[in-house]
Amino acid sequence: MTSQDVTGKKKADLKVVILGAANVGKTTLIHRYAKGVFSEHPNTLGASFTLKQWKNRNVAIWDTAGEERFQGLSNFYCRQAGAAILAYDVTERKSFEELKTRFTQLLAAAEPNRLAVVVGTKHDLVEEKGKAVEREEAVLLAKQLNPNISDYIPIFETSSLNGLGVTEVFETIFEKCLRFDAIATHLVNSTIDLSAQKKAGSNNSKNNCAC
Ligand SMILES: Nc1nc2c(ncn2[C@@H]2O[C@H](COP(=O)(O)OP(=O)(O)OP(=O)(O)O)[C@@H](O)[C@H]2O)c(=O)[nH]1
Ligand SMILES: [Mg+2]
Repeated sequence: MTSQDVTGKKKADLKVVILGAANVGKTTLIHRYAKGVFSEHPNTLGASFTLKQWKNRNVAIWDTAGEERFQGLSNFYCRQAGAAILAYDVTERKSFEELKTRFTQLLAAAEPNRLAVVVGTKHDLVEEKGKAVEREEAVLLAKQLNPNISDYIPIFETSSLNGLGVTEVFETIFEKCLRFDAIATHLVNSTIDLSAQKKAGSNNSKNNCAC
């Protein structure tokens, strides 16, 4: 699925990393997009990646652990990221506060021109539990994190249960980061050594791939 350079390193054209507190639904979101189904997953330990091909381009989607003890690793997995998904649970205020206090700072390790997409998960639970974070607050955060973007606001509300907004999150990232004129700024220094990053973290699955 990935191509290789002369040194045998696997190449990805874009690295996307997902960040956010434990249990906001990061792994479920990636799985819903990659497999089209809603299913249960154990809490992520360290990180794992899913490889996705989009219009002949290779994308590595890195899932990270939300638990605080893995924060250092998450920082490591942000390196060379051309895009980051910052996920919070729309029904859990604390998860949005944690996004601002713990996770936005990790973006410093990503590419200078990285896209930061703010994603409010579990929208299907709003009717039952109520909404704890207004869309306008997420819009404000997305604007703060992407001061150079003026033509759209990278924010989505999603449900991995019913599929709301899931495809849009990923397709928007790919469209914005991999479109022809964005290649120069978002292309990940031409080579991401997936094997080296794989060695650095642990994972629930035996091949470090979430798929
Ligand atoms: N109702 C509903 N539940 C969801 C949704 N997304 C995730 N969940 C549930 O939320 C729980 C946590 O989901 P995970 O995807 O494991 O959360 P995570 O952010 O990866 O957590 P860590 O790996 O610990 O950082 C699971 O029980 C999921 O089934 C959603 O869109 N709707
Ligand atoms: Mg997880």
